[in-house]
Amino acid sequence: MPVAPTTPAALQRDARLDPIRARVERGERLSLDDGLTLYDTPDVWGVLELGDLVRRRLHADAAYHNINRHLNYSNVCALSCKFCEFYRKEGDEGAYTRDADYVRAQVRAAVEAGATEMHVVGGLNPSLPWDYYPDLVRTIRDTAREAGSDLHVKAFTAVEIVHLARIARVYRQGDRASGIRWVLERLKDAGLGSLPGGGAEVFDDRVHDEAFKGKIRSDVWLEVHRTAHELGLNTNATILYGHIEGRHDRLVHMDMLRRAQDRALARLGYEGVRAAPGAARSTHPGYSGDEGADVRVITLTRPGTPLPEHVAFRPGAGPPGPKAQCPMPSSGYFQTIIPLPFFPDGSELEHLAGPGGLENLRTLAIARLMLDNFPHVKAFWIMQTLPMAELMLQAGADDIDGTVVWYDITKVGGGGTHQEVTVPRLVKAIRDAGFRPVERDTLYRRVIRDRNRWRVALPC
Ligand code: V47
Repeated sequence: MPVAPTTPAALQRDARLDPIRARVERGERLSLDDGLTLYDTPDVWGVLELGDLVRRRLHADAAYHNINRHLNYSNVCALSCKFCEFYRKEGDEGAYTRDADYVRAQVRAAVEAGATEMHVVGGLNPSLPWDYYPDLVRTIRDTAREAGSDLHVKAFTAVEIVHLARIARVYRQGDRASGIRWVLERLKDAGLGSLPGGGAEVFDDRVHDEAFKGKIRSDVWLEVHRTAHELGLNTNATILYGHIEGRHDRLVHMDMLRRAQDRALARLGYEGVRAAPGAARSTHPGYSGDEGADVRVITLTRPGTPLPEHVAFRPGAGPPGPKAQCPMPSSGYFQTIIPLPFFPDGSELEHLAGPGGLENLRTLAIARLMLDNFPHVKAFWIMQTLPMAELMLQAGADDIDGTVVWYDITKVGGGGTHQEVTVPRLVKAIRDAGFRPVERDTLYRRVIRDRNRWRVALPC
């Protein structure tokens, strides 16, 4: 539980933050015990300040946004996750599955508005055949090209990828990896550009079995993302918090993600340092992330370390070098962590309160601090509101996502599915928070725009 302040916030200085600050300044990895201190301290503003220190080191005064569209191809889902208000069963009122004509109309509208990205996710619809999915990706890419533009397709959470492997009959318990690879290769051939971060929820088996049983567990979620990285696809990650999990569960989730990113960045040539014994140490029983002396820790927060999108990598060559290849292709790592606060409305867990504003800011800052090898932290304004996103930009976030337009997963405050914000409002929110707005594409390359015509600036 949060510790209630007994003096004004500015006077809540906590000496326990001093050694953590020193480690953050040196760009060293924080332990799980550090994470627990960051959650436990009454000096919440001190925690936010540390989050801001890291985001400024990585991105200076830049804050990113994009012009995007969300497309939910079907809300019919075989699962019934307790936190979810999105899913319907076949035949339910409001159940839908989009056909190619609907998709084409959405793509034309997106191109007309100058969008650079289509974010595509849906339920695990038991009636759709495998072919529907590569066809969907191809339809989006082809229609955008016919309309004279390019549209990055960021599509399908890890849970959907496993569902596709099952319906394509390539998923075998003894050899999950080859089925996952089979699906991703075909989707990539159809034009898939990256994977969104959804479906991770919280990597804890107890929470999994209680709140989203039937969904894939953490090992499979991570396997899908690893395979995507190996195929050169970038991906994102989420953490859904503030329901039945505890703060320690969140920290374990973050630790598992940063370890997966260590491996992805090592494949790209980052060297890192040997893990200090007990790097994942926690006074809380039940988790030891230690994997032996050979593990290398790769942080991007060490002063002078280049961001993955700002360097080009010679295939197979050692450390990141300058301007080896430009433009850099999407090359297989986690780009962004998106902390998602649980919204109870309309879900089976409606009796829960959901996290408060300070808890949201604190969790965001802690995600920035713990996930030292994730280049970006996103404040997803739809779930947080734009005013809250401004605060999040000052607490560690460097990205507020995009114009969105239609979003069906959560309808915050009883609102509908039309959830749109204009570019001038995104830009104003970023400026009001004291940052410099930068329009990016999905791979965090700067977008140069003339109304709805755009191209990307090379990052090198
Ligand atoms: O996976 C579902 C979450 C996620 C609720 O990759 C809920 O750029 C809160 O992943 N309260 C989907 N959260 C959203 C998502 C996402 C969003 C924006 C950008 C990106 C990206 C990814 O929404 C689901 C689930 O974890 N969710 N129900 C709820 N009641």
